Amino acid sequence: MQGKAKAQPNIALIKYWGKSDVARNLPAVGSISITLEELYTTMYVESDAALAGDVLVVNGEEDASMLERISKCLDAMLGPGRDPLRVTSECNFPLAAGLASSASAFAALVVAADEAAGVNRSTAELARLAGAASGSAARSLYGGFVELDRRDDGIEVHTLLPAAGWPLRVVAAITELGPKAVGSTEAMEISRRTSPFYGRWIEQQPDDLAAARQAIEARDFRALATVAEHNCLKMHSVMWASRPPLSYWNSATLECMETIRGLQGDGVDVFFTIDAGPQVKAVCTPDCEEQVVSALRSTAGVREIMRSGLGEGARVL
Ligand code: 2P0
Repeated sequence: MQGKAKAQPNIALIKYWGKSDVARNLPAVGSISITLEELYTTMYVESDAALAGDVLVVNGEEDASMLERISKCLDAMLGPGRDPLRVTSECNFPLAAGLASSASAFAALVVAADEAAGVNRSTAELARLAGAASGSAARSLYGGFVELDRRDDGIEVHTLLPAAGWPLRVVAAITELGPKAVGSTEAMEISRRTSPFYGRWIEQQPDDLAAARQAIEARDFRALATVAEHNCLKMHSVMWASRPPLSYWNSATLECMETIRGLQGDGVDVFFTIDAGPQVKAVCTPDCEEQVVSALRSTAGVREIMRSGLGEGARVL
């Protein structure tokens, strides 16, 4: 039994932050994201009855850090009586640094495991399975501009606009390498329990989703920029006001935001978004990409630049 799949990370423009049901990992809000193209994770799943338990190998080295979540996801897909599996993952970008590596990992995992088991589940069903493991992973099953809707009984994910429909570019400024201080799962719960702004965040999300949906449909860059930056800063305000405070930024994160504000002042079509990490993702139109790359590259504290177009959803290799 074996299967191999590839998935790309996605960047949320309207963010998922907070859970309505921790046990089922159901998000408290809907979200809208873009699936990337050049950054990817491949997952190879192979059963091996001789193993004592599941084994995870990441970029050539055995790694137990995500093994428990991976085994739980495989149990849900293949049943608890299954043979142990060797899961081999390759990723071409830094792990656990706010570049959504768990999204591409779990999206690729569910597709690879489904292929290995020969079940042939629908994309909707695979998205639900990936989402139960990592909320943002559900979105990487789909390409282009993707919306995740929350329903009382689960989630529903669909493409709003395929990648070719509005070929924006993403320039990620890497300001720090290494894993984040507090994982998203724990941080979301701290926010829900303690942030005085959490209730307002949940309440206002439908308006931000509607504004983003409309901007994407009209390919209105400025309108998308306005709502995406607002939604990002609102999420970080929720985090900052939590107890203990959740602060993922460093001084270079702020420098990058200043750089982007400067570009916007010069009429460049670019906006920023920041997730649970210190990296800044600049979304821009293709004609502005070189200007954005060069400005971020010369910003104090930027260690590395990664760029990507928009790509397709997870698939069998
Ligand atoms: C997002 N993030 O929409 C938001 C914005 C981070 C900030 O989804 O707990 O790893 O595994 O469901 O999917 C990161 O959280 O969280 C995330 P879990 P996940 O992209």
